[in-house]
Amino acid sequence: MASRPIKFYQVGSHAAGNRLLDPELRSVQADPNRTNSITKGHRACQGCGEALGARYALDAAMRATDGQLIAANATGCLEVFSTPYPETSWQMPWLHSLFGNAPAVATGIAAALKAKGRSDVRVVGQGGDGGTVDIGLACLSGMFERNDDVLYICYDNEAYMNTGVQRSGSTPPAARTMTTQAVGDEPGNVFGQGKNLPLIAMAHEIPYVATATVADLRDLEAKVERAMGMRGARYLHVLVTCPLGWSSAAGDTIKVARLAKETGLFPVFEATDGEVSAVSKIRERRPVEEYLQLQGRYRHLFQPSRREDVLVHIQAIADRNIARFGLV
Ligand SMILES: Cc1ncc(C[n+]2csc(CCOP(=O)(O)OP(=O)(O)O)c2C)c(N)n1
Ligand code: SF4
Ligand SMILES: [Mg+2]
Repeated sequence: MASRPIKFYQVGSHAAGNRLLDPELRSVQADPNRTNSITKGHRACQGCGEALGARYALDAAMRATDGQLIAANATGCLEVFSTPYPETSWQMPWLHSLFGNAPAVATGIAAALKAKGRSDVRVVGQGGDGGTVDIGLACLSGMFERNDDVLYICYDNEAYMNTGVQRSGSTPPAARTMTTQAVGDEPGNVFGQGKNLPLIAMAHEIPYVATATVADLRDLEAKVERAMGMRGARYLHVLVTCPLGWSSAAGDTIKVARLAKETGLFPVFEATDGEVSAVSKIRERRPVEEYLQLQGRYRHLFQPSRREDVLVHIQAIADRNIARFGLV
């Protein structure tokens, strides 16, 4: 195969993704066909899954709408790291809403566009798990109920990361956060609480609900494109690794997300009009322990002694997901 030595320029941010090479030799970052909706220079942590997920989701949505897209964004890491005043990483129309009203703001944009007869311009609402499953849930449920023409994307890093890792309704059992410390007989987050928002969204019988992880970016892109090909309320729930809040290595972001799926802890599926219509099968089933061990937020399950009882409990959750969604 013909090859050409690539020089990795270190001369400044415009060289990112080998922009100075011929277009066919550039890496995906500098592909001239990408909009780079969230461009370089933002302040996310190294290995941030939320930055990765949002970049691929928004670029796919821009592609699917021929660039005719407006985004509303709840307060949270994605907003904070991308728009430290007076800078912005957004190369598309983008609005910062309050923490709890991104779905309502997205609805308002869609209503304004409808009043103006602009059916060509589409709307995406987005927020973290705290903004979506907790404080924004009423606005989101209303958006679903009215079947507003919005794709809402939740970037789920399983806690309120932007304010220093507090528990949310999406924090999994036994996980350590600043508000669910690894102390006492039942360390970490309690079992049996929390909200499964993809299932709550499905209960509204909206046209499209899907889940995805940053381990499979092509799958994420395909789901965004599918969603943008539809009208009405659509919901996409993306599991995004957070090295800071999960105490995982920055270089393990993809591996951790992949294990969330391969263990069965995070089912990847699509649902149409309230019914599951497709699932991404587990390719190589893994025990939950492999996923948990990569993350410091579960360290108390292995040190100073193994908490077999808790591990069995978490494995049972994965097994139930596998049976429920037919993942193997
Ligand atoms: C009404 C209100 N309460 C609290 C806050 C403080 N606050 C800002 S972002 C945030 C956490 C965001 O968590 P999440 O939505 O999960 O997004 P992440 O930062 O994890 O991506 C909180 C509590 C706020 N901005 N507004
Ligand atoms: S705290 Fe987590 S979500 Fe926020 S920027 Fe860092 S890695 Fe990303
Ligand atoms: Mg969060």
